[in-house]
Amino acid sequence: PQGSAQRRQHDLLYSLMDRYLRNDVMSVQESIVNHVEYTMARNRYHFDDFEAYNAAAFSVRDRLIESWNDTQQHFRDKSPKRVYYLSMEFLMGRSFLNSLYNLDIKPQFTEALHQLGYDMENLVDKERDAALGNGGLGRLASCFLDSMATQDLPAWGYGIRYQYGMFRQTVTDGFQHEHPDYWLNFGNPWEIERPYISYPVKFYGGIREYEIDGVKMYEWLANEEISAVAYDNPIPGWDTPTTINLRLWSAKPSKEFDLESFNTGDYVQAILSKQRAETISSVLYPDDRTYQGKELRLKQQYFMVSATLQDIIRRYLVNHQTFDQFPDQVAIQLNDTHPSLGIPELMRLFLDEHKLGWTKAWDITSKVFSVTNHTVLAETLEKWPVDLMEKVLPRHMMIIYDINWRFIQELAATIGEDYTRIGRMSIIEEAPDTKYVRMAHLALVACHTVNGVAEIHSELLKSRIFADFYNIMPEKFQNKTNGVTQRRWLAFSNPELRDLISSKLGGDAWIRELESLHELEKYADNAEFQAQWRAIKTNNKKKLAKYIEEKTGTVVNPNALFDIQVKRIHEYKRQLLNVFYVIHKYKQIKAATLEERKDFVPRVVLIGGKAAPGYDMAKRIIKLVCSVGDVVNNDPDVGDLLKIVFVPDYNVSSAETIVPAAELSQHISTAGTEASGTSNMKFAMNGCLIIGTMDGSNVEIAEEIGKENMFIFGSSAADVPILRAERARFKTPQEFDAIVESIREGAFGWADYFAPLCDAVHGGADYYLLANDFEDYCRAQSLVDETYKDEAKWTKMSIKSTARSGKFSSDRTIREYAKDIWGIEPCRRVDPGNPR
Ligand code: IMP
Ligand code: B1N
Repeated sequence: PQGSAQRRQHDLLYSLMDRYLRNDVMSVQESIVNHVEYTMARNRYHFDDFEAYNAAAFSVRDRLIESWNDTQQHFRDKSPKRVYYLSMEFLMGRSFLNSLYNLDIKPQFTEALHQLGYDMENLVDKERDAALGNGGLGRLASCFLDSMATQDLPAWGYGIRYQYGMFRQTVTDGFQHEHPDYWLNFGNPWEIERPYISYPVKFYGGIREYEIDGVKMYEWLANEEISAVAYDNPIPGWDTPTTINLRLWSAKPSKEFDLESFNTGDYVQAILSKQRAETISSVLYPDDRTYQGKELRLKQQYFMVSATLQDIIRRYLVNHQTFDQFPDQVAIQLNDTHPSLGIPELMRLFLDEHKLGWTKAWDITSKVFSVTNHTVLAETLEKWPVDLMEKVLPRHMMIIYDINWRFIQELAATIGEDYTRIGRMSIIEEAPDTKYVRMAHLALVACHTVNGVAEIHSELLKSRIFADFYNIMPEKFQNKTNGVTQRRWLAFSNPELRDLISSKLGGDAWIRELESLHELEKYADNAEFQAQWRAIKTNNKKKLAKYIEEKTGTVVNPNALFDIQVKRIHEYKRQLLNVFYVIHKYKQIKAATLEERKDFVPRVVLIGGKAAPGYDMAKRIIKLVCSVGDVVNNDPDVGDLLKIVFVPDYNVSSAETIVPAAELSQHISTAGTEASGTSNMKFAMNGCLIIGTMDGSNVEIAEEIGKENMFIFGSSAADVPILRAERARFKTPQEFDAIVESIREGAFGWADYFAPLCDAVHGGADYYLLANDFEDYCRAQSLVDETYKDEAKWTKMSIKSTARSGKFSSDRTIREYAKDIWGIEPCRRVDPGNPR
């Protein structure tokens, strides 16, 4: 029994520990002003917008940390099975507004700042995007974190804290320029540095063989060592006390100083060579399809998985003595094959460090990993030269050979000695000059599950690129159709639409259960509701028009149809087809009489996206968009009837302005080339109609929304291989030829520069079948105009798009992963301070 003094002491301490930061306006103001003075050491009476943003961000961070600490403690207490989402990319965008909304403290912060003399809208724009990703794959990882947190899943994200994220794009005279994105320049309040959480990561060197009780053992004697230091990024869920963690690794010189070089006298040189370690996490590779086999990229991949697996094993061993429970405690999802070196690394840690035998190590490893594939083209699958792998990761190369040897034995036992088939399936590709490690095959052999990202894609994996594997291990194949978070992409970026929806659905529960948007359908024909719906779109269009003018100087008419194609520039995504239609339309306007011109539906065509710095054709496409704009936008015959604008530096935060304002969006890849696509889902949620091909997730969007509420055109994925084989004999449409000719002849200047674009789609080339789909595309586009003239009809289709987009919430996707692949369940904490 405790003495009463002791008990008082205990009660006092406990009540201190149990006290949360308060969120009334006064407390928030106090906290902001304190951060101005004590965190940033600025004058508490005079600070500018950026400083106000920063102080407010620090104040939000304090609140995130409370929730994050409690969540992590709760997970430690309950010790549920956890999922680890490993990705080389997380395209997070901004965090300020998202955190304010998710912590449900936006009104207080807005008011606190307002009373101090600052406008929330201005401050929001002071935040730099965290752009640690290329596009869809990286943004998907970020949407997944949001959905995992919101659904209280015991989940962690792991990745790299690149110092330079995706480059900033400027366009001068139509040419793309890349600028380094030094996003950490002014500090990052959304991360917590953990200098004491660090792990050694090694490279190069050789292998020592030795024996214990007659059993052969191996030890990797590496000759380069660096440290991976943890930076934690709290990820709050919506309407829940759960805040999960995204742990990003940064490379630092290792603590193990190489005494030799220090003692030989070249002290300065020794320090400098240590500093080189930091280059590993310095820059994100800005290509989203081509593998250049660069040594640094291989080192980045290994750096990330090595630090991550050491962290996972440390956490596991806190309350386990053996590895027997490992598969019941750990699920690891590989976001494409980029982190697939995790497989031989886990094997190495089990075999060499923890002395498990091969059978046991393999048994555990193969129960832990699952992989997502994001590509359709076999040529884009990752493969690393064996020579390079042997040099950088000699022990891993040995283990990969061992995995392959055992796999091939088993294969031969099942299918017999069919060496062509075995050769096709082998993890090692025996090319004439070099050998390669096929990372996808390694993943297929070791993972318990592989999934595609849309139904059509998952079917193509089974029938085309992984058909051999599907034959032998069909049970491993699954589909998990992508999704996006409706928090960021609808509720927060389109607040007026959110309020309208909430007013009809009796509250905001739909922000957690997106399928309930279905209830909106009963208002699709309601004239009053339609008018409200249109007014919101018009407001959003005005904001976008202002944004376009600021960024490009081009003035666009907010009453025109806003037609948008924003995504990475790729030949397969066919931005060129879009431009061809603009040229076609331009010619029509020019040929029309003044009277006939009154019949045209005014359009603003917006194109945006980055070209990989080495992707020559993509850069030429950007130039063509700009050159067509120079002609069309300045032609007095055209006026407001048609504008084509290239918006520079498309990224997550500009998407948050663009998506809510779109009326038509283009997703027009050649069928069978886009694994999924996810921006189509964001546009549909925001009541934007889609013009698109039956490719990727468009197919499922059409199933949900109905083809009659979209503008579908083009060849099917089944026909594409046939059409492609016959394209040399295809009679290209006359109008298509005329457009290509006009570009060749310099109607938009730069004839020589555009010649390769023309060659690529003409004269029997045309790999992406622009000519084949051109006429049907024009038909669909005319239907767009006809429909747009009927305001009520268009609005009805728009409302239906939103109402039927519930399936495309990443909450649904994550629920499926959790149930069908990871075997994990929600682990929600009851928040004593705020029992929501
Ligand atoms: P974990 O899941 O056990 O790593 O717990 C999450 C939190 O515990 C971390 O983010 C840290 O605050 C703390 N933590 C994690 N790893 C370490 C460590 O290696 N040393 C000390 N604290 C740690
Ligand atoms: O992943 C997205 C899909 O919606 C897109 O259709 C798909 O193109 C995209 C190498 C990639 N596939 N492959 C990549 C990214 C970075 C890199 O270094 C490949 N990105 C996709 C989400 O499923």
